[in-house]
Amino acid sequence: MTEAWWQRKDGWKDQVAYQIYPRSFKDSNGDGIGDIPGIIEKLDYLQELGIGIIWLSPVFASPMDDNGYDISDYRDIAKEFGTMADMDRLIQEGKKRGIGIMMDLVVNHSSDEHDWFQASKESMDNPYRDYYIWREGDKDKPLADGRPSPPNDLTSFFSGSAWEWEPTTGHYYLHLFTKKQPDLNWDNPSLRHDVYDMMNWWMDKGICGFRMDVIDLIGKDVDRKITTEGPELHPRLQEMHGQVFVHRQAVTVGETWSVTPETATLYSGRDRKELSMVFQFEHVTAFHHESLGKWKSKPVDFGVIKDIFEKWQLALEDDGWNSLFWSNHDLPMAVSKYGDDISYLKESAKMLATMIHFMKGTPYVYQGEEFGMTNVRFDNLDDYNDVELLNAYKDLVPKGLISHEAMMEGIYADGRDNARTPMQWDDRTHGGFTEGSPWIKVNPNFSDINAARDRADEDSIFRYYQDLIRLRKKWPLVVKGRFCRHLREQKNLFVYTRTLGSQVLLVMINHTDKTQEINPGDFAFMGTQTWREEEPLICNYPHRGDRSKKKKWQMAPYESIAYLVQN
Ligand code: ISL
Ligand code: CA
Repeated sequence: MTEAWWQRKDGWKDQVAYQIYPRSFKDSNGDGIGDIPGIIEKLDYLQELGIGIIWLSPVFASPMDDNGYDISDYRDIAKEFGTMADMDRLIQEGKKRGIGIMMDLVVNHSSDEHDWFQASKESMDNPYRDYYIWREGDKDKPLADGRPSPPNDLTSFFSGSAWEWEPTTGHYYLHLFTKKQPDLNWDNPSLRHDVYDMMNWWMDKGICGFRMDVIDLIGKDVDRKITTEGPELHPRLQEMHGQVFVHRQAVTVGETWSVTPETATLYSGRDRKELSMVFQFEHVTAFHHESLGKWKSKPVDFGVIKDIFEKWQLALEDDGWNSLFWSNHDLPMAVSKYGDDISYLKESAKMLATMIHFMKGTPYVYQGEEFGMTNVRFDNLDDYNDVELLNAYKDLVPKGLISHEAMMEGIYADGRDNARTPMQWDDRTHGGFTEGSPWIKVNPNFSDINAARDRADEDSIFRYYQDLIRLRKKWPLVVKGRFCRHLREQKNLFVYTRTLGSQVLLVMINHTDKTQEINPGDFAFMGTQTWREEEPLICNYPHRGDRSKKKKWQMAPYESIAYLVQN
């Protein structure tokens, strides 16, 4: 077989990634749960889209307290997702189509059902004791029942204390997520060694790399209450690189909620020997409420988003690498959060794609985004499944910190299940996701919004994504060009260029639902450079060749257009 792109140095740089949340992608056997054979069925679809990387959310053995982000065996596949033979087949079938599988590495914590934890909690002198983070409670401040209180006031990202009392040895263990997700002790060299071993084992199977879950937490110093970007973080990432990646080609991306433009190059700088790139979330957290976070988000403001994008583009201009995304399995669907999923579904979905796909970095498409899947509104809390959302509700609403109604609005806007309703493949029952009954309800809009229906249209969103991906492969300036933002004073437009040698890519985006005007003078930044007005590289409205930079222009609602300027 010919060499895969991930066997070449920096082969990942012109690839586009696609995230699959396996539980919700395609069910092959009617049990209502998406699975690996289901993914294999859809590989041709993904190849047609043009993507080169599948970021596969966890498929490992797991009691599924957090849908697989709680792993009980890193070298086994969850029964509901299939077998290791299925996984090997996915890797091979992917490779045939030029698609590499990027596994989700969840090693800040494991499941409490992992053998390591089962042994660890057994006794103080068990060899696995130090695989987790145990502390004696505070005896000076006993709780009502006489137990010591937790060692400190660290809280879990999923509500409540981050410490759980374990009766066998009478100590507390740390869990920054649910109590079924005990944090692994990265201070322990044996744990680190076992993790690297497991990573090598997966790399040897032929995967292209890893997406690393909350990796900015592995350098933590709990006693000083430092969790993100702790003192040991970068030494550990370098150690991991040395133990796993140094003699291989791989693509790695860290999930780093705490990264800043200043620290991004520490992870992804070319000489750092850490990661290929990081996910930064500033365009997400910018709209979080001071105390209630995503449950009471502020309205999206593109003025803010554009400044953030520009800042990150410039910060990683010469070194480091950006990831470009709107959605993932923890976030709302792009078109609902940032576009208009009622009146301009197609136009705004394409606008959002244009905005990020032409910037410098690696674009990530979240499943369903490529045909405009939207957020969901279930009336009943029981129809939701996500542990974060349910815990937050139980924590905040009874305390009166937020009303039931406001919390439901928060869930509708930003709850994680928005991204986890099943893929809407066609207009059959359950959107063609399953022949059985799905583990979570399908979005009732599936007969209008589904892959088959979108693709039947000549101006489908799918085709537009295909074009964006094709253009990235065709024109090296999409990968390498220097980014520059223009027309900042036009608060309803996002205009930028990418420049490589004598080529310039001009990207013009109207991110509003109103027509915007561009005057000839606005193009002063292009100097004498001119372009063939009749031939935009791509546009989300029918042919717009009736324009010239010498005349006044109208940019239609959510219109996005790009030109290639060659001198
Ligand atoms: O979505 C979030 C922020 O609003 C957090 O809930 C999320 O937990 C955080 O982004 C970390 O995410 C990762 O680790 C979690 C897992 O639940 C998420 O699905 C995963 O992406 C714990 O493994
Ligand atoms: Ca299944």
